[in-house]
Amino acid sequence: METPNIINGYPFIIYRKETYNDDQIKQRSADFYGWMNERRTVREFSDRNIDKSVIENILMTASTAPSGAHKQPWTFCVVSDPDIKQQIRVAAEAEEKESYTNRMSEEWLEDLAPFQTDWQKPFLEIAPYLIVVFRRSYEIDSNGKKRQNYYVTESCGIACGFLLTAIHNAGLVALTHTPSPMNFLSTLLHRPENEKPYLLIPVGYPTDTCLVPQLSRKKINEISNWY
Ligand code: IYR
Repeated sequence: METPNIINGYPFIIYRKETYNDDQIKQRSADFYGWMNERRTVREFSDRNIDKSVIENILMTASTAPSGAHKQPWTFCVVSDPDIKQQIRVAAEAEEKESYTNRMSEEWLEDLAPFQTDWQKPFLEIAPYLIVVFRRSYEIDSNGKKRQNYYVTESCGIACGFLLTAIHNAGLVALTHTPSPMNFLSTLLHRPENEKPYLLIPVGYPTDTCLVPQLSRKKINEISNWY
């Protein structure tokens, strides 16, 4: 490791970032947008397995996300055990059945119609991995004292964005699944009090016959205002 500069007692290192010329910047930004624009949320997973090291790399990429005071306030629980996947499916479907039948408004159901979703979640057993993201509201230090985390929702949201990008980069697909409420995940995965479920992300390969809704994305003038 390089010798740091010490500022007020804290170590800093020089940051050298690879730079590109104007043409390269244009090309790279356009290429990356084009490639990201190919990412789709998928609900039809194949049961084809993925090497554990791939999931580890994806999680380490997610964990490079910026976070409040660099607390990295996330825990990724990786589930491949068929029994636990089945328990998660059963619990999620029970909540989803109640939601689709009694909790979701007419407007909500109408907005979801183009996606043809329902309470049944077979992908929770079929996808080789379920990544359950937990947000860590606080930490317990070595003296048993509570230590605050900051901007936990924002930090976890950014980490999940990085996670989805890493999954796409690996040629895999994911579903950002939010069974609601999802407290059952804390129980099933025996999570401590300082962790709350944030997102459930099945990861895998799409089936050969996988369909996704035909969507268009908002245009630049619909998503931005320039001053
Ligand atoms: N959580 C439910 C419902 C659902 C809600 C939204 I907003 C979606 O974009 C998709 C689904 C489910 O997973 O089916």
